[in-house]
Amino acid sequence: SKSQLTYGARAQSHPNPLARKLFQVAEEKKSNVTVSADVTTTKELLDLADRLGPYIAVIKTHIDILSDFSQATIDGLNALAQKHNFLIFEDRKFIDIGNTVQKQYHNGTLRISEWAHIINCSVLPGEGIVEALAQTAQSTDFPYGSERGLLILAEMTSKGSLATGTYTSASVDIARKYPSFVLGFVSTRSLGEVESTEAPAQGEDFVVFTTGVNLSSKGDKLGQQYQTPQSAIGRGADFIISGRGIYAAADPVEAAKQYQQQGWEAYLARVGA
Ligand code: 5IU
Repeated sequence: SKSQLTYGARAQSHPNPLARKLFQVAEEKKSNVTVSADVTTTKELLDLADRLGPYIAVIKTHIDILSDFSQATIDGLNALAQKHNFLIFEDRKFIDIGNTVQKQYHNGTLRISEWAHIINCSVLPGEGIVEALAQTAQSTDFPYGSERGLLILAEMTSKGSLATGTYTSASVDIARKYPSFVLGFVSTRSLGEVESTEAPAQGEDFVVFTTGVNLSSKGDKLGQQYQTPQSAIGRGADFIISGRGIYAAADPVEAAKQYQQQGWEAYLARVGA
């Protein structure tokens, strides 16, 4: 696996333009932190994005939980992404037939394809979901720049998750079939070594995003299970995702700096720098 290489080296050699951008941002900002900004108003979202922007590589949204979504939400978020040099990941978890996910991705009130650099999907419906999302991503020029990428939801952090075993290995099989669109996985560990029916391509470099990262809690009352930045990165996370650990902290800016520092130190230890 490529997890022993620096983000800078992976930025240079990665076949996917959005992955190159992602690794460049991480290297430039010395941050592998994705903040999961699960707040429910545009004001809170933009306020968090502006205050935490300097310390994060990616902002992860659940845009459908906002009570007041409008064009101002998208314009504001994109202006802040430019200002602070972070990417936007909409955690929509598409999971339907191809014809439906194309509409959910591109149309509706949310027009996710216009503004989200990164999206994710489950491969429960089969590989057609990836083909459908790839077609939409590649068929349009978007107002805020057109590089788009997909993370396959290969595992989940919640207790009793059924995203294991053959589901997880099918996620790897399908990722290998769509290298120009699939960046990698949302998973709890690197997956390049799991059994797969597809042979790895020369120079394969899946990007791993790991959720459920929290420094002060082991879990919540609804089944969430947490690990630390060190343990996530040790298992192969390239980007650590934290929500409440950061935005619900007494001082979210201080918390973001702390996750940034710990995430970066764990990364440096992994690459032997
Ligand atoms: N999320 C998970 N686990 C997963 C996946 C996504 O927690 O396996 I896929 C999302 C849910 C929430 C964020 O938006 O990541 C975690 O938030 P907290 O750090 O507040 O638990």
